[in-house]
Amino acid sequence: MKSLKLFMLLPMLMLNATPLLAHSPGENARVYFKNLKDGQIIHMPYKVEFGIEGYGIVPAGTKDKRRHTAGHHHLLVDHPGNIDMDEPLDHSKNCLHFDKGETTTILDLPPGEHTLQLLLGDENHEPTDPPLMSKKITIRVQ
Ligand SMILES: [Cu+2]
Repeated sequence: MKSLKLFMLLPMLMLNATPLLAHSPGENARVYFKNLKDGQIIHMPYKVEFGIEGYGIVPAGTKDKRRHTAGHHHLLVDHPGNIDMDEPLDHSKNCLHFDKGETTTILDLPPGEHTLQLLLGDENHEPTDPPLMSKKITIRVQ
């Protein structure tokens, strides 16, 4: 009888359990551009600031426990969008890594329209699960 009760209880316990998994930002976590918005017209060079809430920033390669609740920024610039969320992000002119935990960078893009998006990566440069990604914005450089 006792084991039967436990058997019935287990699925309920599992449904109620919403553990914070390693490398899993909570619902309220987000990354965003602090000083850029969609459609903004800017002049180069421009110092852009990366914001993060509900999750932390640590350098790439961090081995200690902080890696479960923090990552580092990546800036996607005119990225074609073919990102495999299960693989490390590439290093390219379309995907800039901020391995030291930087939260600002100086943009120097040619005139015209550009898309920008932030994507947080873990110690191995893989997106978290779920991915912590900003809105993709389009800016116009004059
Ligand atoms: Cu990276």
